[in-house]
Amino acid sequence: MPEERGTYYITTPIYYASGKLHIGHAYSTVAADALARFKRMQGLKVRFLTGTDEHGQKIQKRARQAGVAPQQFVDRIVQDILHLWDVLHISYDDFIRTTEERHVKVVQEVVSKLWEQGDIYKSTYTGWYCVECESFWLPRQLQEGLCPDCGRELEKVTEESYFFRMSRYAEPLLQHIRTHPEFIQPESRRNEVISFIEQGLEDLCISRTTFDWGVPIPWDRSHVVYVWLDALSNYISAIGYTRDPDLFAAYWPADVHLVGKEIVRFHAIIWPAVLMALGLPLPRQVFGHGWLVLEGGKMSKSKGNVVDPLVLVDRYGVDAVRHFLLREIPFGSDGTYSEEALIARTNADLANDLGNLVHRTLSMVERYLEGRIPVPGHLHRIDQELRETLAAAAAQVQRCMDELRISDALASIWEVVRAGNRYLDRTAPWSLFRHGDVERGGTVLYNVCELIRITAVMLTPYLVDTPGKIWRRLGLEEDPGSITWAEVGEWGKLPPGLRVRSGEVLFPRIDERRAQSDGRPTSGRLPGGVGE
Ligand code: ME8
Repeated sequence: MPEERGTYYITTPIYYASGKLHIGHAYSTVAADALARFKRMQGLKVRFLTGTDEHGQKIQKRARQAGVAPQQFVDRIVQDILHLWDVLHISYDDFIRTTEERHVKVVQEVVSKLWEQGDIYKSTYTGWYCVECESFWLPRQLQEGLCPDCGRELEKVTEESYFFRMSRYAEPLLQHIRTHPEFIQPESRRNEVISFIEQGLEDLCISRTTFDWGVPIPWDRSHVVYVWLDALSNYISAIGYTRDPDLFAAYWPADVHLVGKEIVRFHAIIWPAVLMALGLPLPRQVFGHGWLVLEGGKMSKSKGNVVDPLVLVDRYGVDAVRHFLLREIPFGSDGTYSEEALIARTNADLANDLGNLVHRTLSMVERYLEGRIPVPGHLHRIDQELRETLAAAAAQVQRCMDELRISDALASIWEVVRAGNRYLDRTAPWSLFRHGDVERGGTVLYNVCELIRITAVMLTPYLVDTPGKIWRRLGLEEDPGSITWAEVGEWGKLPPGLRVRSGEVLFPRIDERRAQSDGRPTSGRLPGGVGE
């Protein structure tokens, strides 16, 4: 497995280049980013892949509506997506576009290999197609004649098509799922997939002829490859399948494909069946996270109620948005997004707990110690307890991140922040200084400063601006992101004598009424996107 080789390969879904992305897409990508950053901190050689899914009937249709060629259409949307990932500080190592030659070639090689070995045959497809989900459905799967996934009207399709013999792989796949409990997570998703396969797997239609915006089937160019087979292949085309054996060997099989719950089926059935047919090992895990929903229900472009992450970052800052996304919703469950919840979370965690801890501590260092980090004296029991709380929390963070419980990992870091505030309340250094006990007062402040330094390091996978800001206020010049996870356990590295700067408050409290009065909606039809 890559992780045992010191590498870690993590992917997000490749998003449709069909319109602007919303907060739901940002949610998946920020979560993957936090995991990637955490694994890098642990010393693994991480490859974090994201990208765009640019072919298919839906995109061809949108491009036509916009009156531009499909390539021109997707090129424009990809620029917006890249900008969004910049704004959110997404640390991807590679960005794959399915219209790139390196990808198209691999898709053609994949289908050719399957064709040559008899895993693909030609027949006629008659059934239903959902253009929005780019999914084929059998009559028995429809819900009141509509798409069982998105509830939209379906197209009746009768086409000559190529089929992948997926039914061949049903048994080996079930066997793999049963013997590898970690393969599909969380558990509820795993059970859904098992019962789906148990109902019987049909062969999969893998080519279309009624439009041409796709990868041509090499031996029969009137067909284009089904967009999901095209898209799923990104996970291997991006690491040089058939082109760069060293790169491929270093990162395949992937450690985790992080996806939304609605596309687990594609990743946990179609993709592994194709990989089995190619003779490739299966990814270690497909993790299906929950949805971010609005109080009124599902976010959707057609309802015009999608939330624009760019407006939120502009209004509240990148770390408030990242923190909210990562902390508010247990990863794996659905969660409700509201701007009030974002404000409440920012005020409680960032302004009150963290911001206060940093501000009150550094203000005291300035007031009582001439702004210099003091030399600590010997430790009291209460100081030992503080260190133990920190060590226990760090161990818990690691456990949570190993299980992709990102929100719980942040909760553990906040245990430390709150422990720091409680420690200050109980030791009352202001009173020690007033009574002339400079040595004990200095030790207490040293301990809190050291706690803050380490907390900032622990926060680097999740928050991108704040840890560096905190370090600079402590007088440290390096980048806290360069510190390894092992060093989190090393207490006492904060050098005495540094000059601190309490500065402006880190996170001013947000006044809920003022926040929403600047007139710009955070939700609605996103400008620039093509409406449905
Ligand atoms: O499905 N809450 O692309 P897509 C949480 N191109 N996550 C959400 C979300 C929400 N409300 N809305 C979207 C596709 N997402 C295919 C993928 S992969 C080989 C091809 C996230 O643009 C979530 O990760 O529709 C979901 O799976 C993904 O965006 C769907 O993005």
